[in-house]
Order: sequence, then structure tokens, then C-alpha cells
Amino acid sequence: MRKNLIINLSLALLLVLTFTVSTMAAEYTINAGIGLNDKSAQYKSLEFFKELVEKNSDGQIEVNLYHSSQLGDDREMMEALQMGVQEMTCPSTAPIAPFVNGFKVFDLPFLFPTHEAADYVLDGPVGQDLLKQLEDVGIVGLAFWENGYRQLTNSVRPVETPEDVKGLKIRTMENPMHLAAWKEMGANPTPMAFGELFSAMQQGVVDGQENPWGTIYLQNFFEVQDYTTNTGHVYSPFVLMISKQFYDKLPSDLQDVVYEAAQKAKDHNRRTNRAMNAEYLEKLKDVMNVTILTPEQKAAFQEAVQPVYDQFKDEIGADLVEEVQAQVKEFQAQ
Ligand code: TK8
Repeated sequence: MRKNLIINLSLALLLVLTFTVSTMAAEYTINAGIGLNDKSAQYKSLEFFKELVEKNSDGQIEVNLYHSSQLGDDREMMEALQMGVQEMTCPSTAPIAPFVNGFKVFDLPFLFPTHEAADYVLDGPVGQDLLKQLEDVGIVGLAFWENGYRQLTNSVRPVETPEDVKGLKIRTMENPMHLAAWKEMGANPTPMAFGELFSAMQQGVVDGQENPWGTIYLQNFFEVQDYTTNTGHVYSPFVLMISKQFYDKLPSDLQDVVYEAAQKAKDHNRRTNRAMNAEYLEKLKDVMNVTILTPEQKAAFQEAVQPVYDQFKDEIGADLVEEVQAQVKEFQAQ
């Protein structure tokens, strides 16, 4: 009888303790916002990141996720991190350039010939040094995730050559390299926040845009765009970043939890993103007019945008551009 009483009391105490721990308000809250929707590889990797951080911090940190530009566009969210009113976001490198100039190097057209070459440079000294430079503007760059190779879509005509781009109103990210590249081909580029893009295409404010296959499919761009071409003109990295004000407040063990989760989620993100981009190209073939360029046709685009290197090499920093190109060659020689 006495033994049962002790067992029951112990069980009741365990239940109360479990409930208390689970409902105990987390000591730290991370609000993380992105522009893509909750079907994206980026969001799935953030869910993976959230699970790791909440588990490995024993609930001391809770992570809330906001997709589809609910917290603002990429620039606004980076400014919110600087002010300490939002904790995390994950923009492409293109809108980071106005904050840290060196990030322009990653939006040079046809810079990375393969995903693996991009990984080698981004995870190497050049990429890690640029992440470190974010700290000078109040942001901690945790890891390079992947947006992917950017592909052109438009609602006017099939595009097989740079000449086919002439006169097309193309939305670009807010970055001078992207504007310059489309101007070189005779297009009429306009910078625009991602959140405004779908309605701008729907209303004919722009004829086209460029993003990886997964974004084109999962954001339903095929509903307002008829043609797409595998230009692959830029490899777009994402940067998973956290407010320095917030990160510096974390005890070092929780900083390690966040940092390690970002690295594990980086691997998850690259794997997931590559699989999804390949999968959604096949699905787009059922709903869009897809042009797959021959190597010669793709070389014509590469040649058409080559002047962008001369235009921007000094602005980016010639040493940085040459270092990245050297590292790509080093990787390919392995
Ligand atoms: C989403 C954007 C998007 C980017 C763009 O927030 O702006 O076209 O490719 O992924 O960061």
C-alpha cells in the first residue's frame, strides 16, 4: 500500500515538473522572417533550424517563423536586425551589398560554374571573411544557405538568345550588378522588392523576372508568366543572419547552440534546395513554355554580360574578384 502511494506521488510530481518545464516561458525569443512562402526549401530548413535550437537549448530559446514577407522585405528585415527589433532573416546576397559592399562579388554573372564550386568558396576564407564583415553593421552572418541558380521568366516571348531579351521589362533585386547585366542585353530592368513582384507581373508592370526554379513554381509565378529559359546567369546564395544586439546577449553556450544549428541547417538547406530546384524544373515543363539552352546558346549570354566584370571590378575590389576567381579555379583543379 505504502509503496503504491510513493509511486503515485512520484508520478504526479514528474507530471507537474514536465508540465512546468514545457509551459515555462522561454528566456529568449527569436523572430525569424523571410520573403519566400512556407513551401520553400528555405522555410523547411528554418523549421529544421527551429527544432534544433529549441531542443538543444532545452527550451531556453523559442523560435517563431514568419514567411511571405510578413515582417517586411529583405532590406527592411536587415534594418530591423540592425535596430534589434527583429532577431533573424535570410536574404539573398544581392540586397546585402548596400550594407557590406564586398557581397557584390557573389552577384557577378556566371561566377560559380557548379553548386560545389560555390560551396567551396562560400565556406572558405573569402566567404567567411565577408560574413565576419557583417558584424561591423550590427549583424552576425551565421552561414551561407542557398537560393540557387537564377532562371529568366517572361510573359512576352520565348528567349533563346540575348537579342530576345531586348526591350523586356525585367524586375531585378535591388542590386546594381543585376541592373547592369540586363541593360547589357538591351532589357529594361527595374529593381523591386520581392513581395511586390507577383502583382507587378500580374498587372504587366514588368514583363519578367529571374529566380530559381523552386521559387518560380512554389510562388506560382507560372500563373502570370508563360515563358522560361534556363539562363542560370547568377548563382544566388542566401545568408542566414542574426541581430548582433540579440546574439551578444546570449550566454556563450546558447550562442554555440544557435551557431551549430545554423551549420546543420545549412547542409539540410543545400540538399533540400538542390533536390527541389531539379524537381520543380520538371513540373514547370507541364505549365510553362520552357527553353533549355544549348551550351553554345548559354555561352552567348555569358559573353553578353561579360562587360559587367569590367564595370564593377574596381567598385567591388579587384583583389576580391580575383581571389574568388582563383578559388573557383583551385576547386576545379582538385
Ligand atoms: C525572397 C528573396 C528572393 C530573391 C529575390 O525574400 O528577391 O528575387 O531571389 O529569394 O530573397
